[in-house]
Amino acid sequence: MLKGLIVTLTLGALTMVGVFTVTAADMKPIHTQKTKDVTVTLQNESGQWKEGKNSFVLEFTAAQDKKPADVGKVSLNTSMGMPGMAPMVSGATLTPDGPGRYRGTIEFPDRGTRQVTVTWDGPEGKGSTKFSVPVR
Ligand SMILES: [Cu+2]
Repeated sequence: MLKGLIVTLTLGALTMVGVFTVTAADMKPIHTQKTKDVTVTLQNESGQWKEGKNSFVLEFTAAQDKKPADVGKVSLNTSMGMPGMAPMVSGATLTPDGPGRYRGTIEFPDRGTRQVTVTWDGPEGKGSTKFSVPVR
């Protein structure tokens, strides 16, 4: 009984360490976009978007001093043109997660290159940028 409890606690502690390691270090860039005022970095654990549900982190740093930029309200939308069809669009759900940092989820019904539009509007500026990202 006691032995079982100790094993459970140890596993719990290991799981927590795992979670912290992933959030802090194991992010790979999917795309980095430099604009006049800010650099936008889209990243996740694999460095790729895939078909289905994806989670990611979007970071904004000031172009001048590379410090986190307070860009306020942010949106990320994607579109894929398909022959003979209306463009397939999907938008991300974004949650603020510290200065200049947002956690996001997005779902893609198929593979193919997405045109991504990121917009921001906050104390450190207002703007938007477009780039493409493959969904593999
Ligand atoms: Cu499509």
